[in-house]
Amino acid sequence: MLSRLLFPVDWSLSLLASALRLGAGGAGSSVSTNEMPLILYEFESCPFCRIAREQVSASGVTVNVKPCPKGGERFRPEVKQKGGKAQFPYLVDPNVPADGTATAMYESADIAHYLRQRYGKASRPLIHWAGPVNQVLSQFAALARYMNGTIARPAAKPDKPLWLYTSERSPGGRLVKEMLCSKELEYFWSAQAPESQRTPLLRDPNSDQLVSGSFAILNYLRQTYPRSK
Ligand SMILES: N[C@@H](CCC(=O)N[C@@H](CS)C(=O)NCC(=O)O)C(=O)O
Repeated sequence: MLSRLLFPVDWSLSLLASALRLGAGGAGSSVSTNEMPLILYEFESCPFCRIAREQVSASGVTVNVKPCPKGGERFRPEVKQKGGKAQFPYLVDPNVPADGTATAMYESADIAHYLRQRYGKASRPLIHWAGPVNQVLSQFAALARYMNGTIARPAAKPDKPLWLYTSERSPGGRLVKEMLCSKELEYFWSAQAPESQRTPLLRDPNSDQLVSGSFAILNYLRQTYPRSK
């Protein structure tokens, strides 16, 4: 009941976050990432991760998101092991280019640049031209969301990653990503839904459920993946 009353407030604050980003992270038309999806280690409130996610969304690239909120034990150790330090965002592209070296990188600006160069077609979100102002506004967007998606609140772990279809700029999609992040639930993320279905859309291959609309998805996640600690 309380969550139903608070939802419009929450959604409006998420709209404010999108406005602070000048609508960056709209859904670009899908591009092929060869055989394997890219892997993005990030957490929702991190201003640098937001910049990377905006470019992912605008580029139309599907990524496997491995949420790494503070205190998280599920994916944080992987980043340290692969890259040598716990810094976010961290992108891994398992599609090995012609020179034979797999690509992995820290630094939001490098990730955004790499996505534009390697996967083409993508436009650079307007706010990304604004240098330090870009980062400050990204931090303000996190504050508008009272830093949701910062701290791990581990949940029951599904066998298979979920699928989420939503753009980075979607206010409702942001609420869902915040919850997936704090629950450390891994998911494949695409800005474009199949067959132009309504977004945000969650597909859970573990229960064979398709849930659409942010309010319904949040309830589904609360019930299906309750807190484990
Ligand atoms: N210059 C880096 C800064 C990245 C950064 O400072 N990320 C913070 C989170 S906002 C971080 O990884 N902090 C360590 C931690 O969360 O454990 C970039 O643009 O990606």
